[in-house]
Amino acid sequence: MVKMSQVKLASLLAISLVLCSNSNADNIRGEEIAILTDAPEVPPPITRKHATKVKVELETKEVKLRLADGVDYTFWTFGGKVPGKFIRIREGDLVEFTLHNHPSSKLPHNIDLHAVTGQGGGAEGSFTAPGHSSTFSFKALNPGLYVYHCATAPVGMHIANGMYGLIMVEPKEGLPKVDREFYVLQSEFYTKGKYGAPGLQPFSMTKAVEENADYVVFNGSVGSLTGDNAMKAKVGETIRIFVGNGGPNLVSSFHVIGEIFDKVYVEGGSLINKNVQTTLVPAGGSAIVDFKVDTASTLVLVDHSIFRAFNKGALGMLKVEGEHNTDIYSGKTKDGIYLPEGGVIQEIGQSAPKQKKAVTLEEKIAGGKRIYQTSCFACHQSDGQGLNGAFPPVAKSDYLNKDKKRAISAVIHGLEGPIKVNGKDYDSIMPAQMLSDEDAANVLTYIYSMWGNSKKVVTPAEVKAVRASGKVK
Ligand code: HEC
Ligand SMILES: [Cu+2]
Repeated sequence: MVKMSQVKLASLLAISLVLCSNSNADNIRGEEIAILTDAPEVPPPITRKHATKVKVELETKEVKLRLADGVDYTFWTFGGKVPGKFIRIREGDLVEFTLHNHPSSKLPHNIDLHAVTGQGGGAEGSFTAPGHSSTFSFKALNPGLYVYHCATAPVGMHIANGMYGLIMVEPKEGLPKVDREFYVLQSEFYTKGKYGAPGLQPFSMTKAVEENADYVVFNGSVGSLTGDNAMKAKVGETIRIFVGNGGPNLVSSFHVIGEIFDKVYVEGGSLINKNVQTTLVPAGGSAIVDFKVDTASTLVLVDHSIFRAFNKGALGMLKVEGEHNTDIYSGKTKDGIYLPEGGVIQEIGQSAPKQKKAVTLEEKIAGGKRIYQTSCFACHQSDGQGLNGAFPPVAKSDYLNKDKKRAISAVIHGLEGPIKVNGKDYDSIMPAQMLSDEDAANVLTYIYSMWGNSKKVVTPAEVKAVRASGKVK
């Protein structure tokens, strides 16, 4: 009997020795503290070739922050901001996770990481009362980009108030290198007042249950990625966006206007799709999109459920600076009046053929009206009244009436970023209008003459001067 079991023990030892040496890469070696970042920053790629013990410390905190201009919200956060901190680890790592709940919190919180295999994704092991800390650990078995969120009852309310973020478990071999990486997470907010209603807005449980979102945003607020907050890149660079959707309810049709995803890691997993226009990001799901930027432009990130982009805030920008590669995109080369009966298309910079030159102010205004009806009316509307939240009014517009040069610049160079018109905020894009100096002068003279505006007259020489001087804001 004794002999038998000794033999068994010896052979078991031998087997386990072999196993150990074979799976060396899976052995936990060393220890490190995870680098955590706020959106749109991403921690650096992992260059380690072995698994390690990673310590992650995250703090839940309830904070009042901006949701939109003039609108505040009491967010419940992982790390003080929405979305929560980005966590980056490697497949095979052993993660020691500590959740601190700030003493000022009114509620207990916990964390369910979709990267965790185990009870509640860590929810049970991390349930933490205000002013307490909890620690649990997990082994990162599967590579991929995962959402994490609070799962304390009522779960929907904790998520709706901003408790979500992303954790990237890099595959053992790592991800292909790119020039720039960004963190963008979509989510929606349900407020007592409707979109734009000012002041501190409380959460509306009724609207959340009805899935009737007032705000659909990237990175926690309207305008978090537009104007001065836009992400930046240079022509020729490769870009990666780690896209998440915190929900709590809506599915995102994630799209970048003016770009095609060269690669999509579908649903944040290992399957790679190529040449994709719009990728679906489920609530509580993700996608990784890679693309190269080939020409200078402002790329616009949207949820292609498009009213969310233009009316609820789901709009971001990536400014690509550098050369305009006209082989790839020419810009508008021709523009003219369309005359079905044998009309001619006019080149930019030329005046319309057959039309005799406008001399009197009345003729100039009449010419300007024709241009308004073809080039401006679609956005600024027939009576110049604009469209609430999307296109500012040019009727009785203080922005227009105050500064002629600025108005000329908007027309010929385009306008983007936050502006205030008659006390209301707009943060959108007006594309540059391809008009000759004379046509630009006439259309502005027309709108100045209409709808209670200041009756200023704009001359082609003034347009020419602004064309030469560049953007005026
Ligand atoms: C595709 C939609 C679109 C078209 C077409 C367009 N605009 Fe605009 N325009 C906008 C947007 C959007 C803004 C605000 C941009 C921002 O938020 O920074 C704007 C702003 C302006 C402003 C300054 C703000 C104000 O309301 O006074 C003027 C003036 C203006 N546009 C005039 C024109 C004229 C004239 C034309 C036609 C020649 C024109 N726009 C065509 C969308 C458009
Ligand atoms: Cu919570």
